[in-house]
Amino acid sequence: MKVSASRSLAYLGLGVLTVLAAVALFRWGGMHAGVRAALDVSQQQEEMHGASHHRPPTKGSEAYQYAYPRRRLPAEAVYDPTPPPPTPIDQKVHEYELVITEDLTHEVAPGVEMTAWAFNGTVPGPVLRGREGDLMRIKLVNHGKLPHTIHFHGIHPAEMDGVFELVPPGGEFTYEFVARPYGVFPYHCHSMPTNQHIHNGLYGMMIIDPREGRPPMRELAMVMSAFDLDRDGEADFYAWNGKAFQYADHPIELEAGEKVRMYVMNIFDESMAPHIHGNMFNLIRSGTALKPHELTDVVSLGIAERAILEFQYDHPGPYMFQCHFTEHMELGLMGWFQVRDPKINRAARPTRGAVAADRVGN
Ligand SMILES: [Cu+2]
Repeated sequence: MKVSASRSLAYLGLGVLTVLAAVALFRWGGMHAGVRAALDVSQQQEEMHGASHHRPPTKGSEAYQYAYPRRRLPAEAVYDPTPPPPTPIDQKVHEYELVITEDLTHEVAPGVEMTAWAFNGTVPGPVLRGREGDLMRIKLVNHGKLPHTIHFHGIHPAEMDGVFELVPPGGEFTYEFVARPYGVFPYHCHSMPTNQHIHNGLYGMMIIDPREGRPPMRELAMVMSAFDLDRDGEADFYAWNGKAFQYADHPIELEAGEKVRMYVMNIFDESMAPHIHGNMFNLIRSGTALKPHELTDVVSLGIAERAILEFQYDHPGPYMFQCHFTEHMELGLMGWFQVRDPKINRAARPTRGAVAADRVGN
């Protein structure tokens, strides 16, 4: 009996050691060469850009510890986080044209390019906006070599669901539906294999405003996604609005006291946990209510889930906004709000088309 017990213990120990070794090997193997190169915090990086340019945009922290890609994304390549404004209340029809291409060179992280499939040449596609009860008319033009569709979330007839009517290469299809309910919705291609069509870049956000609208605020539209460049089933980069670290390189400028409404959506196959630093937000789940469900500073969004976060900063300074899953954050799903003191920065407010002013280190 005694012998048998100690033998069992020995086997158990051996088993644990084997598992630990396997985990170590797996982690080592999981660090892809391309990604490792892109994220290589080398002497070369310091020489190329100096030590300062990825630090927060104030004198607050001179020793912020993040490892960033070696090349900086140019300002003109940054996805503008400002959605189109609410549509006029008497505009009864909202028309859009979305052109699909399959040959977009997309800089998914500074210095790392991929060939993306895109709606109107950006990943994510443009933010579509309408108003509850109005007609949405969205024309899909397929300039690719494969059949595609658009599947919208929300309530609509089966024939407008983007599942049956594959649009062939060179073809067109116009989706029409009455926008309801109000809220935040994903749209994405639903051709098979859908995983490939979505993760190559065919997705975007649709905002349907309540009939009477929401109180005017500074607005941001933020899509959370990820990119598996080597197709090994494991994401290599995570991003706000399609490009890892873009709002770290180019912070989003806010003013202290300014009310902000951030539309957030997760389109990737993993949970995401959008989190803002130094603050709390009013959470409206799915955007389908007028009053907040909760005051919090983090929310979990499963695949295709979305929310409205409303907040304002009381104190000027740099504040990180990130996915709270640390791996996602470290692989690109983070950025900075640069909160200005309105008394000394009246002219600094960014407009649509001009994202955020540059900052330290140039
Ligand atoms: Cu497609």
